[in-house]
Amino acid sequence: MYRAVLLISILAVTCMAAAAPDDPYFASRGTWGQGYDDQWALKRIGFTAKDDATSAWRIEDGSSSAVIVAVLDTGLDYRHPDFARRNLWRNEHESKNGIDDDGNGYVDDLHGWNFLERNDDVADLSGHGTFVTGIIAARTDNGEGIAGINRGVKIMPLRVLNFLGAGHAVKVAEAIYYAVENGARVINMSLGSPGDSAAESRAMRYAADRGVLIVVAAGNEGSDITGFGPAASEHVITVAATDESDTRAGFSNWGAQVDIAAPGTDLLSLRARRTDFVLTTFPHLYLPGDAFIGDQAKYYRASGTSFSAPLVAATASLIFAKQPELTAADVRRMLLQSARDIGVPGIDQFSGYGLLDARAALAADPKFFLDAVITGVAVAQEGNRTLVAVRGTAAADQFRRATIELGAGTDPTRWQRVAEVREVVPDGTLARIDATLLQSAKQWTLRLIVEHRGGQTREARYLVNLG
Ligand SMILES: [Ca+2]
Ligand SMILES: [Ca+2]
Ligand SMILES: [Ca+2]
Ligand SMILES: [Ca+2]
Repeated sequence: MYRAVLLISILAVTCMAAAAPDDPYFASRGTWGQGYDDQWALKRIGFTAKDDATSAWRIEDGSSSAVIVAVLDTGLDYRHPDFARRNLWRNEHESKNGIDDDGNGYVDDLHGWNFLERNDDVADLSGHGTFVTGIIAARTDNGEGIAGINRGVKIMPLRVLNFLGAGHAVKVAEAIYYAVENGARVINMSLGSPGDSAAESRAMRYAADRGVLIVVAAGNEGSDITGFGPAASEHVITVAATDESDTRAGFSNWGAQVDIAAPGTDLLSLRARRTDFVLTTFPHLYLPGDAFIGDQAKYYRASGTSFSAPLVAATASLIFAKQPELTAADVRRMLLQSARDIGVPGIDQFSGYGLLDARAALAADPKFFLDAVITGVAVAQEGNRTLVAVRGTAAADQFRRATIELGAGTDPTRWQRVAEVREVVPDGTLARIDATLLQSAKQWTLRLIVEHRGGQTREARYLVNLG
């Protein structure tokens, strides 16, 4: 009896020790007085403890194959005690000898490149890049600090931003070419500014053509990103920020180009030595040292779409680790199509397809897609009839049909079916409806429901204001 009890207690201890990840901040909550887990953001998108049957890590934790993720940012403090050197990309064809051994145009680019000073020093004088990198690649299951998302990742730090987090589009473009030429499959760009750059656009198109997935932060100005480069580029995944209640973070930029949302408030990650970057991102919230966490302030907490983007980039890298044969377009589709709809039903300008769901993304069918978008309405005359043309997209890899419904007001409870769409409409006129249907009210909501042959549906809404 006694022996049996002893055996059970040993087993219990073993089970507890096996709870993974064992990084203390992964298990803790309220460390800085907040009412949620310290690493709530990872858990919210599906990276829960590995003994949880629904954890995204049960599908892939990155150890299947080493995927290279280029982080275009302020650099990396790769000597951080919670970052493993094995997760730092190493240029196998280069050695430290003052010679460009591999002839790629960069001398001694062993572990990335500093595009500002044109040397191999990627030290992070801001802390922003180290924080972004920690979300993707902090050392996991080492009994120290935080858990990162991808255990097998190789981070290629490309320094394109100075200690204030400022940079130039030309350097960003050059770094994109570098990342593509040197084997990156995912590029994280937690940067951007109003205005478009031709050089940057060309580089992003080049990356897309070469199958490299670029993930970009929408930005923190609380404004519409139309015309912003690179967030408004069609060749990237643009990420907006949500908060602990899965609603849009007030600072997050928005617009038709937003593809997906991910947690972006009060994240915990690595702090580069001698840095305190909230001063440069949210100066009005800055209190010296207020964001430092833990013994010797090795960790840091911060908000911004900059930290939503690496959650998406890291998840993308896990998909590539699991299925290296997939294209960037496949992975983009898997991430977006599997996102959990939040806010206004359907694709919306604040969260795109919705909130990142890493487990669903990792399990998604690469070819599955289901799109419903209403882009606008136009009045057309046909003989003596007045018609309202509804424009948009109704598409799927296995399209069943789509319907258009009409309801009075901004949030209708009753809907009337006014049209059926029998064929895929990639971007054009979905239907023409009789204008007399709209006579009895000043405000109407149009609802498009697209049906997949597999049974799934996706809807889109559009508000019509009649003067
Ligand atoms: Ca070289
Ligand atoms: Ca060399
Ligand atoms: Ca750790
Ligand atoms: Ca939505």
